[in-house]
Amino acid sequence: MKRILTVQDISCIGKCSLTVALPIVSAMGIECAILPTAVLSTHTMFRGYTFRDLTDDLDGIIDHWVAEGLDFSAVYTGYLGSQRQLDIVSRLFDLYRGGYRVVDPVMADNGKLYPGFTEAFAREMAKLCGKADIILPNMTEAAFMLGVPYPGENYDEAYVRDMLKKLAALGPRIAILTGVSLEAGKLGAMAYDSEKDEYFYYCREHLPAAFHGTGDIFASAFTGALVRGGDYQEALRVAADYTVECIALTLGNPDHVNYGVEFERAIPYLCERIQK
Ligand code: PXL
Repeated sequence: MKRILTVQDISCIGKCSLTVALPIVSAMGIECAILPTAVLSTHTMFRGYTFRDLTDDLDGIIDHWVAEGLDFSAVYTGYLGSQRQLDIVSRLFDLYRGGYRVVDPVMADNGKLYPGFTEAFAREMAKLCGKADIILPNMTEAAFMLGVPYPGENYDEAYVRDMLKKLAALGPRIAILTGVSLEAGKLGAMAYDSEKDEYFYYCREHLPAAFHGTGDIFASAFTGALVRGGDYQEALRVAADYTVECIALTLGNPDHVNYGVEFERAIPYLCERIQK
């Protein structure tokens, strides 16, 4: 069985980071190993959350895996909170060169950094992206990493292509910008493969809602589909289709919670989708 290692926090309640990566990767028939970077009572959009930093434990955990000779088909990182954690992931990428290295540089959305993140951290995250094979920033994260103004909704396809080339110049083979809308009512992701000098765009209907954790759901399904043997284009389509299904099912339930999507009810859809 293939094994993905994902490095991110545990938000005990929040439907994000490890509480979505574990069930999604597992549902795709892949073992999901975890390196939990911190434990929070909730994600940081709640008020008054508790936070336990696990950075001091991480090197020892990795050393044990190295001693055991364990390997991974992909190392996929999400929310990381400090320079030390970036350095530890950088070490992991050096240790595990055989699989995909996927970085979702989780730190911002809608033009703003999440609580606790700084522009200096974004520049450091950009360096980690340079060591990845594939990166998955949204527009805001890309703007912070490149040190350019957030364009809001004022961009066109030429702007997105230019941004993707600049992201690829950081070092990853493939850069994928999420949350890209090139026509009214549609939302999708555009990828640039720097080896083939090839762009790829996939979009779906733009549902009238924004939920927390959907980026983590997208990245988990993307990495799962990639490791299952799909190319990055098919992985992107699977991830977008599953994310749309999650949001649609959530909007269909008037009693849904406001802090995340009902990705659980869309797992049967995901299992069927990856058989196609
Ligand atoms: O969904 C990304 C994410 C992951 N982990 C924590 C977060 C967030 C987004 O805010 O707060 C702790």
